[in-house]
Amino acid sequence: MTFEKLASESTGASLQESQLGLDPAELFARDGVLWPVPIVDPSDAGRLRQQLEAAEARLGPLHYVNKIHTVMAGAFELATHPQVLDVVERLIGPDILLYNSTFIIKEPNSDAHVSWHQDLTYWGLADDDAQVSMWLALAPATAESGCMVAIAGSHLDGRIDHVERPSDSNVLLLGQEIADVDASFDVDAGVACELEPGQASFHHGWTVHSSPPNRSDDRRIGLNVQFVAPHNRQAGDATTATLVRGEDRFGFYEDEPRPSLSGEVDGGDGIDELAGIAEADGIERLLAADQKMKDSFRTRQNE
Ligand SMILES: O=C(O)CCC(=O)C(=O)O
Repeated sequence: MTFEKLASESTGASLQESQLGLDPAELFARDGVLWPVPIVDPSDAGRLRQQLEAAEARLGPLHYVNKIHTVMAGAFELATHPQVLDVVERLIGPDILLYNSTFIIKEPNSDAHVSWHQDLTYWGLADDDAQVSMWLALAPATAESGCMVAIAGSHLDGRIDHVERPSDSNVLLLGQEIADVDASFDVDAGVACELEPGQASFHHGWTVHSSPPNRSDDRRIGLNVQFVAPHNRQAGDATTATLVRGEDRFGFYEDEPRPSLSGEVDGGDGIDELAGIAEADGIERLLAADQKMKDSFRTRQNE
């Protein structure tokens, strides 16, 4: 199925406009956010949720652990699903590196929230436009459950000053937030990017966004994935990424391992597949990569 077909089947506010003749890539260039893009059936999203929850039962919380795609086959498969890469290709070109992935989880009726911010503030990337984030719902992401809220068009103005106000309930590592929200943009213009399981949103790194607490009785779970084009060098130490489409003619990113698990480690239904990483060096590798990413966040800032 082509991206055009996906767009024409969508029912979202932003993509509805594409039915009026606007190209999704043009919409993204204009709005800096695109949703809902159907990627997989709700049952496939539910299957990754089951894998995640089986892994959590065994390993403990996996919320916001960086580079999860390097050890979890289901996360890698979804992050590199052809539907995903077709969209990403339209937005950043044919050569695509998978840079990071995390599960972002808000427990039912909890205070966890995301402050108003711009992702690129801490990434230290050379080319602001050669990157994109995807947020794929594994559970309903609604206004009630605390879906992402975005300010359409805000990416066009570039960087806004941030401050760090760490708080236990803020999902963001440093509690980074736009310093003067009222003076910087119109909060009331925020659009709730509601998603059903299996649907995704895509946003530009300068798009201002946040998300409120989950007031529903279900967990709100998303697989959050970042893609960069190979020419988009990152400041600081050499970092890792996986080439998932096209070619890398630059070599700025070291290649990283792909998960090798087949989904059969629990002897049948494949639900427990992440558990296999405990038997290899997977957990250690994952925790080291996660720590490196968290450290780099503290030192990288876009000017
Ligand atoms: O998961 C959320 O609510 C926010 C996600 C976010 O900030 C991001 O994808 O950049």
